Amino acid sequence: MSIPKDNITGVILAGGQARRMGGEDKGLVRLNNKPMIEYIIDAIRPQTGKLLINANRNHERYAQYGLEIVADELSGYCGPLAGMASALQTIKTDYMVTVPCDSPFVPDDLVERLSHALHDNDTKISVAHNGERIQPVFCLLKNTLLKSLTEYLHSGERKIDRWFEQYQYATADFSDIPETFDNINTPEDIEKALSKLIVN
Ligand SMILES: Nc1nc2c(ncn2[C@@H]2O[C@H](COP(=O)(O)OP(=O)(O)O)[C@@H](O)[C@H]2O)c(=O)[nH]1
Ligand SMILES: [Mg+2]
Repeated sequence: MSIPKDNITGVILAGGQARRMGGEDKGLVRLNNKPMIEYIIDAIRPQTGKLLINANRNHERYAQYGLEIVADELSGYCGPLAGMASALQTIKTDYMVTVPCDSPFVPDDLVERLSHALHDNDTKISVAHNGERIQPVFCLLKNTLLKSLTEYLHSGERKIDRWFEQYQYATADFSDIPETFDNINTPEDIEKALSKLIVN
């Protein structure tokens, strides 16, 4: 059993400062002449009922994708949990799945694996695992976690792993495709990803 996709909103986390990318908005940085966020949209759209973009800049440029755009409610670039909290506040579905904007190799069964893990373990959170460690920005969350997450952030906490640890969370195994988590943080990473895109 898994969760019906219509009950899951996909949230693309594009709200960071991208300091290692020279401050260029990473979702809009081009990889093989295509903005990085388009790789994520294309991969995740068939896996969820609805999609939204979490971004703190360039809303007019992100608007071209026709998706709802949500900014962090907490100012000051507090990290991905701030984006998750704002998204959780917005969604109409019982679940949301998050994916970062800088990981162009999203597999077509990402949501299915997370959804099975959550369902089989009867948890409110499932997190991707690459065989060595969790990859916390790839996660599936129940919407009832909003209150807890808001309180956590208001108490000054920012660390995503620590928030997960307050719960029993399930892990979804991606050790067979660890390249899922190859993400592009620097201009050099673009070159590496390009060579992978061309090889595949
Ligand atoms: N909403 C929001 N997202 C953030 C913030 N900082 C980072 N992110 C997102 O979190 C993800 C991971 O950030 P990144 O800087 O690539 O971290 P790393 O690859 O784990 O070192 C990216 O999708 C960022 O857009 C923030 O302050 N707010
Ligand atoms: Mg990254």
